[in-house]
Amino acid sequence: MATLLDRINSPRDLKGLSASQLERLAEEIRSRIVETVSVTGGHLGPNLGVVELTLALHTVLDTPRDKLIWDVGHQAYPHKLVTGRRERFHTLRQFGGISGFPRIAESPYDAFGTAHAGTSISAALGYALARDRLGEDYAVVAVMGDGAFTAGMAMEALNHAGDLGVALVVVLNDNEMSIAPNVGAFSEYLTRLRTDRTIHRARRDLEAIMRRIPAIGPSMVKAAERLTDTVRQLLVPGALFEELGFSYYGPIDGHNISLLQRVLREAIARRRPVVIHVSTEKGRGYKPAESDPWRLHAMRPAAKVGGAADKAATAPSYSHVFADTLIELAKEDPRIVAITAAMPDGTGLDRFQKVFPDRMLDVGIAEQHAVTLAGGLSLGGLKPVVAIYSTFLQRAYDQVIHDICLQNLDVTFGVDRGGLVGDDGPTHHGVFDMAYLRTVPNAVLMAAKDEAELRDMVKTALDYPGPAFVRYPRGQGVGVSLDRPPQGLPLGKAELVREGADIGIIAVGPMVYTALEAAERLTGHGIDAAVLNLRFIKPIDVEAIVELALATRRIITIEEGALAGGVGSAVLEVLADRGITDVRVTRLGIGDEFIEHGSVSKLRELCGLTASHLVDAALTLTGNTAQNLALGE
Ligand SMILES: Cc1ncc(C[n+]2csc(CCOP(=O)(O)OP(=O)(O)O)c2C)c(N)n1
Repeated sequence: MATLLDRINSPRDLKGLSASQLERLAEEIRSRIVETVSVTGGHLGPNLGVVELTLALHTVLDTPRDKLIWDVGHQAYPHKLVTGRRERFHTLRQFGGISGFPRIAESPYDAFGTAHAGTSISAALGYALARDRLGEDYAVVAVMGDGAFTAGMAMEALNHAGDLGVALVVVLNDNEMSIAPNVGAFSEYLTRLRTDRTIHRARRDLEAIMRRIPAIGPSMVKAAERLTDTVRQLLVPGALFEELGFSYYGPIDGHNISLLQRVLREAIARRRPVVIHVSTEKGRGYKPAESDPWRLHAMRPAAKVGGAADKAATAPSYSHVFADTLIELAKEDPRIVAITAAMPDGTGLDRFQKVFPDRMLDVGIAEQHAVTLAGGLSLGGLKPVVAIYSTFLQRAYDQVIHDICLQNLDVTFGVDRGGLVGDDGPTHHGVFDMAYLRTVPNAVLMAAKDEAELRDMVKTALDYPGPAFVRYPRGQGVGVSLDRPPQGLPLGKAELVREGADIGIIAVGPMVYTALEAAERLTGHGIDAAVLNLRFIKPIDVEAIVELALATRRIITIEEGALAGGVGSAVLEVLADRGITDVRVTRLGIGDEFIEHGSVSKLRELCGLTASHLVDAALTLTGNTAQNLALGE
């Protein structure tokens, strides 16, 4: 049977639908999302929660002329389904398919590319100011979750927008959840707005009175505005927003399409900054996601769940090894405290929280604050450990430099998901960290080749009395034994994992195993390759690099990170600084481009980060390509 959804090729097709048809369409969209995400993986709960909101927005707005900006953008699947991407929806997050986030390059309906939280109001304000300056006329709407609202950027943008008074609508999508339950005083404020019966009753009564006496209504509102703060709280819910220069509407039922349409129309007509506070249910309409919105915030691709990889993967994830090691060490040292920026489960720190509930701080989506907070904790006598994904640590680069490293503070960083992360794509790959951390004085930077080495590095970082960063990849470890207690590693010393006289491969992180595999294959070509596990990107082991270079005269570096300023660059610097000019160096890594979404193995292939690529590079470097390639490795 043809569905309504099959007839929606652009938001224009929504305009003629009746209220009941829109409701039916909402259910069809939900089914399509559940069906697709169960196969492709991706965000589930956030999308199921905004179906009605999306339909209301696209029926009221004239997109793409009007600008609609989704914060984080992990909830933009319904938007994608009604903006011409229905037929490609099954390619979601697949290599070559549509992205899991809005992207300008993907559709004119995606007004701004997003994925890192908290950017939407700033981008929307930019659009609104440009519109006014250029004398154009379109509406601008940012949709931001209550979790994303905890990001400092959101406050910076509200502060600016409220002051300027431009026409701009912010829809605050309040489902009481970040990925985990939302945290912080602001979240509690929203809860009070949603639930305080006194406020609602007082407002209803006041509105009723005012409606009955329209002639003096406006002057009563004026008078109300002059009342003291306490009374004002009663009469004007959302006073916080009002004080910042926004008109506040809400909280309203975010699943009631006609109500949403009405309020949106009115808000846009106000031609000033407006916050519409909508209350939605994360995971709405899909029982498992409704009852466990935390776990079903996102799903893994079906092919991976219970598949061969899962069965073989008895190895724990790097995040879990990190957290478990921290727990072990924290039992011995009561000064250790852990910090997450809204990612307790992603970083594994939920495990730490279970054991040490009062030694764990979830600061919300506030990476900058997390880092500087750690600085204060350290000076106050504790040993803070901040676990942040590599891509989100980018947010806190200034805090890393200015607050931590400049003052040489004793803070340990778990830099999770270093390297290619796969389906989330270019916004999430952790490929810049080695380049951006390598330049910072006082920083010690390590990358773990496997989960056992990660344990040793966590211990090394905690023992080190200054800023120490431990980088590790997303996903499962390689399955090595974790039986022995973690032990400190000699600072700045690399590990020669394979001897060889013909060529030296310098590898970092999990690329060490790729290098070992390549070295094994190279023996079939009569090439004896040494493999050096760099371990420390900073301080770098100058002696080990020089020794290997002089012994082999041919070096290949391999890193799952940006080549510009990365580990290969560091090796070249070492050689140049030592005046060594007669060593040939090939660098494998990520070039001057953003890497798309797709499986990690596919992307490694694409970036030339496989054992086969290493073998090819080695054959080229040793000058026996054609013949050896024909032998087939
Ligand atoms: C800067 C940054 N830190 C962390 C994340 C990871 N993250 C993705 S979605 C999310 C929760 C967002 O919550 P909310 O905005 O309320 O949206 P919901 O999922 O509840 O709809 C987090 C923490 C991110 N995207 N960006």
